[in-house]
Amino acid sequence: MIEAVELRRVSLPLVTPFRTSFGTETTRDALLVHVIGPDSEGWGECVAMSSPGYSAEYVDGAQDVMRRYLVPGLFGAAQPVRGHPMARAAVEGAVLDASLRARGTSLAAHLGGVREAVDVGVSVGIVRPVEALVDAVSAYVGQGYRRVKLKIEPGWDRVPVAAVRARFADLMLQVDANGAYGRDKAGTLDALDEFGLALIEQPLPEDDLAGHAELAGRLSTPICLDESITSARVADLAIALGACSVVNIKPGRLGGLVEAKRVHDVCVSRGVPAWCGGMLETGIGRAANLALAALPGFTLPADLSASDRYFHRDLTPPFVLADGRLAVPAGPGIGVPVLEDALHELTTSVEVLRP
Ligand code: SMG
Ligand code: MG
Repeated sequence: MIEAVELRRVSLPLVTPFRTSFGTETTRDALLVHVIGPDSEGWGECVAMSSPGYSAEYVDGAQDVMRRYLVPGLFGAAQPVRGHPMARAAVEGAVLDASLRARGTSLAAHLGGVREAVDVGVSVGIVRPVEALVDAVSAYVGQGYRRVKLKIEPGWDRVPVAAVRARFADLMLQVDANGAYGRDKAGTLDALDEFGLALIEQPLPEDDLAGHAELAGRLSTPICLDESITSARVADLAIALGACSVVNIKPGRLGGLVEAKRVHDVCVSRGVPAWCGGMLETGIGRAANLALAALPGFTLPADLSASDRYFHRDLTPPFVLADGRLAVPAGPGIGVPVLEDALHELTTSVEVLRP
């Protein structure tokens, strides 16, 4: 039984602005779902951004669909909801956390995790000039991250990749375009083949599976899909079409941990490597992602970095890098406490919904 659901907005300043092909983030304005029951509570984090740049969802819209449809659904007035995967994922995550905390089971154990720590990388935004980018990468490499991902866009691809590769010959390096290349611009991606990249992530728009298949046939660098992979069915289709040979798995993009695990299972059965993506989560979302990334099919380093890569102050005890890995929380549910002081200081609004 659920007594109340809190929709809590928090605002965490980023330690450094994060620029992608679709915009610049300077603070992480996140929406938390807090499910409160008689003898347990649970937390979920909605990964929608402030504006609909990464995908169609945005945080105010996510809160609206939760308030009108998803939370009333928990209270017994269920209606079908199409789309809104990030909103659904946060609600599903909070309910699951509450029930696992009540049973004393960790999320990692519940999902079938097999490792206690996860190899992690760092995603580096567009930083100009190129010398400043190389310095930023150098600092992260010094901290021990196991691979580096560079954000690219048309006009910012060959030169930054060449500069980072020239400085770090053996670094596991990959790039992410967030769908910024039209088919007319995709020719410039051929120039990246000489840099030994681990993968090129989402070069073309989300719905262009055929274009990705064509590109994958032409390049020797593996193509990885992020935004395009909206369900396990689409993952299976994309792999069958040859549109990707690596998959980025994000629970928020997929509507929750259940579908994320299904995508993982598709990847394992098709022999395709997968890795856990990130959406600049607070410690709450990071904890859940680490539990997911403990599954055996997550064979490549995750976009899950230490708390200090994002925030001066996190909502949970900070996740700390140890030998290029983050520990998978082992406590009940997402396995980490939410720090009351930090939560109160960083909260900007609370909406309480009751049955
Ligand atoms: O959480 O470290 C992180 C960010 C990882 O680059 C990252 N995420 O397309 O994969 C992606 C982006 C989406 C968020 S950009 C604001
Ligand atoms: Mg991506």
